[in-house]
Amino acid sequence: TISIKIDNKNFQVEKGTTILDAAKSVGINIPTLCYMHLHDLNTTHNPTGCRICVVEVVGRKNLALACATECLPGMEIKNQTIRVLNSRKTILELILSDHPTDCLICAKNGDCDLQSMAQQMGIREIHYKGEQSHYIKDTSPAIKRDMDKCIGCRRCLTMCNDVQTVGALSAINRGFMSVVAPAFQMNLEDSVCTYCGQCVAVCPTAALTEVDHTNLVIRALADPTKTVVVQTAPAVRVALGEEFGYEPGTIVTGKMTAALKDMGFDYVFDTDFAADLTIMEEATELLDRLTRYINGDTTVKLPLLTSCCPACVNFFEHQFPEMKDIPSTARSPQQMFGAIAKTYFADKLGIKRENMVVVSIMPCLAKKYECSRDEFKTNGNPDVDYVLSTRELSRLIKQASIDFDSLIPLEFDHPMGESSGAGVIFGTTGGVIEAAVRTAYETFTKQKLDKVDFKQLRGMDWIRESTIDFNGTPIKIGIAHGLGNARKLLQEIREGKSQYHAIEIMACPGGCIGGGGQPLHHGDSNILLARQKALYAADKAKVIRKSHENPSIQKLYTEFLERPMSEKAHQLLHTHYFD
Ligand code: HC0
Ligand code: SF4
Repeated sequence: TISIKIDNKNFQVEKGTTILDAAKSVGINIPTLCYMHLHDLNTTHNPTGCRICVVEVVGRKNLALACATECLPGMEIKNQTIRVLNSRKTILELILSDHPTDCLICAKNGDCDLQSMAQQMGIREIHYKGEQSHYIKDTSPAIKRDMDKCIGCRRCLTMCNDVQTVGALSAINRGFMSVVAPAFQMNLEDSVCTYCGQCVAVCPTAALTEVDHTNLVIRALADPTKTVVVQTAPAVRVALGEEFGYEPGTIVTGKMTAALKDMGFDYVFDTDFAADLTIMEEATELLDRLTRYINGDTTVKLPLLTSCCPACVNFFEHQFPEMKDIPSTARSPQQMFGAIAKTYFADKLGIKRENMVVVSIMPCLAKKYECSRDEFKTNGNPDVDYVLSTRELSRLIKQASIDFDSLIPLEFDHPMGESSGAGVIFGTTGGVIEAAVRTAYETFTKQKLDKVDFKQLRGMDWIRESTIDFNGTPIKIGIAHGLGNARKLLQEIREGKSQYHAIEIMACPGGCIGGGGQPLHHGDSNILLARQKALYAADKAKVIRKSHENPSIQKLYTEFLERPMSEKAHQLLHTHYFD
């Protein structure tokens, strides 16, 4: 370590660190709009672009950029002089001179880094006149681009190109007109974007936001002719609380259910129910492929790839089209839920599908796109109508003036609110495959599992593999999360270097707990770990921990679907993929 002084206080900091990192390590915040360190991804984004982080270094004439200046032994740094504060204000005014001032009606109002910095620095006037850019607003089914609000921090480029390796975005133009866009300035919808939403999660302004379904949901709730059914994804319950001041990893399932009931949803159900259903279909498909393989059928495709992550499906369709026979044909739990709600459950209620509105609460932005796909519609009526992200749900609860803290927890409604622990762990990396193994093992070996915890499949390592003994038959499993890691795993399979029987890939780091629609975690791995731990705790607390033992699922098969992979199951619960 070396000794430095910041604002007349002595500190010991790591040798070789920048002033910005050194200050952070001793609890001093130097403002910046572009720098980002994502601890969980071991990624630092430091384009030295916004120039807000200027500081004085005693003995130097010019101000220094804290993010680009290395600490030297004995260095004296001034972070709070009038010269520093005035320079930062001028730089911020220059950035604002090219930024719209419609904060009152902006999607990021109250949640915008630029707005809070302007507030913190007391900006009341903008003394410079920039060239206002007027880009067309680009709306895809999941993500909205408003490039007039781009401040050129390029955080989204790091996420899309380096972390996710999708390459949907690049920087174009210079000066005031500099923005980030898909190649040839095409719309996001026509690009290779997967809608993973990781760019949205790091955008400091409203240049990239989710497509907001909140008002559509409010309209449906106000319509007396509609029965509004809501499903909540596994990962939402362990993150929503953060928006209301709870510690990361606090399980707020009951309060969330109560809030949804208070807002007028007619039935509050659980995506975990549909996750159990997905396992019934996916495990059956896996065993079918395995048995044929063991019996020498050379046409069978292995590994089976779990198919519930819609951003992964997009990634796959764009980047690995020749491997489109490996994903399971099983639809995602979100879509299975919608298909069953608008048939089986609508029949039980005696209503037409057109009079039922299905809303999903998801940690994910790609789910907004998934529900809009034509395969998941009947005569133009979608199985899932609207998707709210965890962040949108929190905003809706606040809009409804609900005091989250004082809510008395409620249970989900029946029958589509009942789930096993296997359904709960879907929300973390490794959870879907563990849930599948619990069911596939018992079906394949015809023996009861004494221990349902497959710890070898858990953790946060980016790419993991493990062999599970199915009573003498070794089953090799691969797991990857984050699309960059998924690419590595898929490439190994494509090149014949890895022989797996089943693989799970999730687009977002951590799986759904790190989804692009979750409360922002700013790359803090402790937050993701706390959410993950909470899901395993919720699984442990369940009486039933295997999907095939969920009585509501068993009843659904006897009353309606007959058996996994039946004709009806095929029609409602399976899908196909495109080149
Ligand atoms: Fe997930 Fe899902 S687990 S993708 O991460 O499979 O979004 O939470 O709802 O559909 O169940 C997201 C989370 C889901 C689905 C489930 C799966
Ligand atoms: Fe890239 Fe994902 Fe953003 Fe699309 S949503 S531009 S794939 S980071």
